[in-house]
Amino acid sequence: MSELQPVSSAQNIDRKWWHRSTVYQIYPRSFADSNGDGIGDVPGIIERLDYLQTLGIDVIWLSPIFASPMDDNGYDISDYQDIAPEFGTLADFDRLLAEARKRGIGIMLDLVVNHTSDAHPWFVEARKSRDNPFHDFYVWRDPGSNGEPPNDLQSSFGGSAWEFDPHLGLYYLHIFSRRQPDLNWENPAVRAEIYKMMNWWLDRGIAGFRMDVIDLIGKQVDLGITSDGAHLHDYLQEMHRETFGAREVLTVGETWSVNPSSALLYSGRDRGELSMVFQFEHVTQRWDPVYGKWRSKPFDLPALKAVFSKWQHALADDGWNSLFWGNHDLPRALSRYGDEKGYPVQSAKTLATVLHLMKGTPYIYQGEEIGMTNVSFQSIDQYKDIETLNMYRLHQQAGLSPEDFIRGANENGRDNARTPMQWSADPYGGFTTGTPWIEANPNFASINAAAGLADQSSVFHHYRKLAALRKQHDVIVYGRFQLFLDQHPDVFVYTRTLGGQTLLVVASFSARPLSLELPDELATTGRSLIFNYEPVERVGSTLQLQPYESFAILRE
Ligand code: ISL
Ligand code: CA
Repeated sequence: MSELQPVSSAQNIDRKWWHRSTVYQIYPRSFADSNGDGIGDVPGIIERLDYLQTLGIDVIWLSPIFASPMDDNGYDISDYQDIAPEFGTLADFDRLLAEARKRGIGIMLDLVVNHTSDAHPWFVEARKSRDNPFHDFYVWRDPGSNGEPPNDLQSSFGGSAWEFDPHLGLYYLHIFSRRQPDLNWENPAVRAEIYKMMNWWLDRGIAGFRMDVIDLIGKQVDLGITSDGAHLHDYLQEMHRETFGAREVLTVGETWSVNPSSALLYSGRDRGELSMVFQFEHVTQRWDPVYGKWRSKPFDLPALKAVFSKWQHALADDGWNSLFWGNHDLPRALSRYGDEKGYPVQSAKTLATVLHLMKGTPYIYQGEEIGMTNVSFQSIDQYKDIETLNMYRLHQQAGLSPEDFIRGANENGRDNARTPMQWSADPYGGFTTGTPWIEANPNFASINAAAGLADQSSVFHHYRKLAALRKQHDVIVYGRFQLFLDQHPDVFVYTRTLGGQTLLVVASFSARPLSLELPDELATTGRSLIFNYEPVERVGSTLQLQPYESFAILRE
């Protein structure tokens, strides 16, 4: 985490350390296995901290490492204050914190408090009897008159969101798997327990929290409302007051339902809620209205630019954007938005450039920085993700062929992001000396971190430069965003301006060379900050761009 330096041209900006930071997400199960059991672990992460320091990131967002039956790979927590044995121990975690801090890196934990595991002692108690003190920690409802679920709320993993408990004769709510019962946030005792737990981690010295599906905690089930419930923002303000409010930490909410005006409620500077939220509009704009991500729409650059531009303007003066292409739930950025076959290196760099030079805090998902790609699994047995496996069963019942389902899953399924991190050309990409819990992508022989580190012109070094530039140039952090050529089908062009500085970003998303007519006002000379072909230092009104060429030049 870097020190903040006052800059005369932007003195009135309310600066936060995380404005200048680059965050790196680790999915621990798939990152680095230190003991050969095929599962990534905390000691494995510690061994790779030097790599992350070289990359130049400031914060690690660690997907859940807590005690868990692993029904949803740790997003089903049975003890918030202990580490899953396959990931390590609390002592390992404290060592991770200390070793990361030595390298200037903070650790942000994944706060999964919309639900727990059904193995959490609260739920074990809650289902013992209706008058158990923990019963009201969860959301219970009577069956309908014919024994059916209370309403037709659906689980995000398929099927009803209600599970019948025969012992109590009641249904409980689970918006995710039946092993992830939803907590009852209307109960003040639940909130108090969660705040206590959060403070326990904050006192240990963590850098913040990523908050899992936090837009759901205000749910009003009897009205069929899950996201954006009436008390959502009251709960977040209370959480802020009771936990991290007085500390300089990074908090980011996962909010699939957010829109530009609610983003200001979450992240407005005087709201006392979160630092920023993840919005997913660039992701969902390619989902089918009926079949969602299992049937996706083709890439549409003008539509993508419109979404980014809208969010850049919405949070230009208040609130803060988070910038990401991928995470552990999403397909690989290069496969989704770039050209993994024709121009893997050039297009991966272009994706990085256009994302990291917008206003907001950029997030790198593990492996993105070396150009990792989607899987090409052939059989359903190769998948491990509960969502994919559940959806396969449901789609089979609905008559979809296995081949069609697998095509959709290879394009958009969550396991694309969960294959082992590719460290080297060694077996399984050097992820493990044993057998990995999920198959490695066979392209590890050429796409791996060792190769990236060794080659100064690699995708890895491009990401490293972007993280470094963010530290050097206020215009990248705070400059005003302006999109140009919004309807152009193949190029993404924008400027950032701050004080007397203008940063011009030009990126081709075409696999063919193209000639580009730029508006006269963009004709400029300047210092080339980053590029993926030869540096450009002068821009006239006509530009020749190579396939997936991109650059940024700074005029001072
Ligand atoms: O991935 C999804 C859509 O592509 C959703 O199915 C996903 O569950 C949703 O994004 C919420 O995600 C978060 O909460 C889930 C967990 O499975 C995800 O890994 C997590 O990121 C439940 O805790
Ligand atoms: Ca291990």
